[in-house]
Amino acid sequence: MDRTFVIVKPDAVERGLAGEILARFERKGLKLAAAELRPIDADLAGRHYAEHAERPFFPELVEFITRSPSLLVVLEGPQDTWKVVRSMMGVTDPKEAAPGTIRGDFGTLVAENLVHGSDGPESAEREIHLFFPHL
Ligand code: 3AN
Repeated sequence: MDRTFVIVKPDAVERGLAGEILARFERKGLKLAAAELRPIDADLAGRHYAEHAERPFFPELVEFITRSPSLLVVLEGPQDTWKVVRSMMGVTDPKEAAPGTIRGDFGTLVAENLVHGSDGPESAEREIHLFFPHL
């Protein structure tokens, strides 16, 4: 078994899409290993998005991800589960994301792109421990 980390971001929770998004992952065959609805504070957001600290959109990104609760999720599945999740999410900009993907079906704005998914096995383990230190 392999596991990865997903954030159902504030925009998705505010719009009532959290259940739909979780259901897609479950229908695909991935299993919920942890899930918690919780606000992300600025300190945790800064550590999670450390690689983007110098980007012009960083302040906007932190403001967005901290503005209301996110659904933090650990999903289990086969080897390279992170890839399964990333392909179901679609590319970063929802305007470019293919229909049938989460971003392609539900979004239009890159700054409000509904979901985060770890981009590799190392970031999956790092992010799981950052958000769920006991796991
Ligand atoms: P992904 O989430 O697809 O891995 P990254 O890692 O390039 O994409 O970007 C991380 C997050 O930063 C995105 N999910 C998005 O919320 C935000 N972001 C990326 N590019 C922009 C941008 N041009 N303007 C505003 N926010 C952005």
